[in-house]
Amino acid sequence: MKILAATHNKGKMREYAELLADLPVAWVSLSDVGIETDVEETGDTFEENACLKAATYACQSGLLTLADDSGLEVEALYGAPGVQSARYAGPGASDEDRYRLLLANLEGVPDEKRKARFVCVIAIATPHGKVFTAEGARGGYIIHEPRGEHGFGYDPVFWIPGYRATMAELEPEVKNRISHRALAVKAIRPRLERLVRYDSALSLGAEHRDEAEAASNE
Ligand code: ITT
Repeated sequence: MKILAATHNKGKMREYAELLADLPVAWVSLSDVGIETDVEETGDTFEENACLKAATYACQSGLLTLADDSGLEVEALYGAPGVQSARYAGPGASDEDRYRLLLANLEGVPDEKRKARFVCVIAIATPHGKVFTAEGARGGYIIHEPRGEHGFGYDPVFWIPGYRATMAELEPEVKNRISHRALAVKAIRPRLERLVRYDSALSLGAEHRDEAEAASNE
């Protein structure tokens, strides 16, 4: 069975390949199925945008599709950059441009007021229009200077007190146990496993349709 991991973000793609490596499926990327276009993220919430991406790419590819909308919410900035995390520093900006802008916007804000959380909403869409979602979040603080080489995005400025490290200082196996994305995967995994069972039952032939329906609706 093929599942489309629908993201243009290489960091996310790498993490999903690791987080879901044990599932008996072939993961394909947007470029594998010849999709070069971006879905316009017009929603006001992570959930709306995740559903928009998953449903559009499932319809375009005809494959079961996983997408996420994720980002960083900073308390002192009233939740910004939030759903704008990827577009925070405008078009063409790099990860470093975005976290540098964040640090500039937090200049003078004392340590105890630099609370933040990473949020990830995963949406899984079937080509027939069903969409399932799950959310994960990880709290922390924004430090003053970047630290660490792992991960991507805002990881170098996101401090996790329990680990006394930034997300970018954690080894990938550790990030993949505790991150917002890891928690969202954990929450959606039972549904994903049922959808895989549904597809396997269907591929055995029409006489297995009842078994397949039962698996998908469990
Ligand atoms: P797709 O829409 O193609 O998946 P994107 O990068 O545009 O790629 P989003 O719209 O979900 O994805 O934006 C998420 C942004 O939030 C991303 O570009 C990062 O800057 C940040 N982000 C999300 N998850 C992160 C993580 O685990 N570590 C650091 N930054 C993260």
